[in-house]
Amino acid sequence: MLCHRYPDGDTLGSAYALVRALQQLGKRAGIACSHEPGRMYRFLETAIERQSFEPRCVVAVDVAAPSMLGEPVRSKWGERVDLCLDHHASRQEFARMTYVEPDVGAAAEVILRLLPLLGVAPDREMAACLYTALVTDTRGFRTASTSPRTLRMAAGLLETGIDGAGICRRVLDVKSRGFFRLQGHALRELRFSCGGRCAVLTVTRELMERYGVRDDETEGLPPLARRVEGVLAGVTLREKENGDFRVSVRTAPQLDAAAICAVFGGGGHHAAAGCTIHRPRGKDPAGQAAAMLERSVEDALRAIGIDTKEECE
Ligand SMILES: [Mn+2]
Repeated sequence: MLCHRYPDGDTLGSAYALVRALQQLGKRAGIACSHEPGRMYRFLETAIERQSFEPRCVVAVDVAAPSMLGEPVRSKWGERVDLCLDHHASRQEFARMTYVEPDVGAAAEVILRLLPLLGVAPDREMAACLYTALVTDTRGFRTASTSPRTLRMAAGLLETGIDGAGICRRVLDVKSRGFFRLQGHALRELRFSCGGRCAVLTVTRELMERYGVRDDETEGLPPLARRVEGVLAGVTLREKENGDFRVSVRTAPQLDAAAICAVFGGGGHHAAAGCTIHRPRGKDPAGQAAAMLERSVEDALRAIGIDTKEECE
């Protein structure tokens, strides 16, 4: 089971649940991911047994394009994916077979539809994995992708007796002290443009080192900028070790985040998408990357007839 790079709760929870289901059916199964799961997701590992084997079938979960596998997983498995289980609307076909439910709350919803077909009813461990996936991808059932079915599925998972509140605290709320300091710093320097409709939050390597924050801890940042009153596009820039910037875009319903990211070769969902800005040049690489995104957001706003010169209400 292949997870995407910088694994989040959805790709991990979905993959762990499916591996557990397969192991219960007497199959050998395991997980491959280019990055170590964040500390808050380590508890998922107890759901499965570590087995060593040469896989005959390769499945990617919550992966919209081979590049999302990251290295080394893309080089090793990217060209021999048999099945892709996903929920990204904007995606690149790369597997022999693909099953996608576009823009449903989480890839876990696809897994939850698949389990009965395998003859497996989710036990508590599987339910904890899938609940983690649902609450992380829907930010606690708050996204537009949260449907009545998402909530019904969540209800079914809670009925197995899992600690829903505990999972939410662990995967959504708790962060290190350093993270809160870093967030405070980044928020103070939040950059506004397009008449207040675009906000860019930047986290440089220097900032992460100063506050002792690891990459996996910054997963909760992308929704922040979009929460500011009047903001239609919230952009988060996170500098990688090699000087590239990981870009996350969150948009209001009238703007397509995937289209804004497609300009830079990325993609994702209508309301949430990502891309990479490769080592921007100049004295201020972060400022350069921010300006590039601001231009793309400005174009998107103009395309829907918004005058970006005028301050928003
Ligand atoms: Mn997902």
